[in-house]
Amino acid sequence: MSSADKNLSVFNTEGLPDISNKKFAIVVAEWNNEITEKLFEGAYQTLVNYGAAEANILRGNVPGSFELTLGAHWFAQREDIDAVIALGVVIQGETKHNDYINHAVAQGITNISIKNNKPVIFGVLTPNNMEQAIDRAGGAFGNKGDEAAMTAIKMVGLKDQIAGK
Ligand code: RBF
Repeated sequence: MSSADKNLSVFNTEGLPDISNKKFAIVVAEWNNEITEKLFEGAYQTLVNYGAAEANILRGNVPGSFELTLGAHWFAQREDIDAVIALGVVIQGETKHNDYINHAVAQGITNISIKNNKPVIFGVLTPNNMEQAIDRAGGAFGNKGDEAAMTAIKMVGLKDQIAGK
């Protein structure tokens, strides 16, 4: 299924792990904050809906998506945090800057995920325009924040499964 027609809030929830004792951090870019707040609400609510305790969900803001990597790294370094979700919106076409930001954040998040040996989820929308962003932040195509949270839950479960826990 291409991302053009995928509903980001519809997922397979078979065999999800117990996350009642897992701790999550959500890093939110303030750039395009009318959209990133919706992504945050989706991610937060999805974690709670699938069993996370509200007290086990931390939040940190960064100015723009470029800073997501370092913000996420600081959370990922904490031993008590099981997974980090990075949320941002970089609108293509407004500036060439988007290519540099998207590439840097995707690469950065991959690196810190490996370095800290825990899931750090790329919840960054890269739409062509604001309408496409709205559609994926609780609109026609669901919410990227929901999808990012579900990805975090599944990766936390996989880590425990592989560790034999
Ligand atoms: N940050 C975003 O999260 N989304 C954007 O669409 C975005 N566009 C930017 C465009 C330009 C020309 C610049 C200079 C920055 C942009 N940023 C954006 C902010 C960037 O992630 C970072 O916060 C700043 O570059 C730090 O000064």
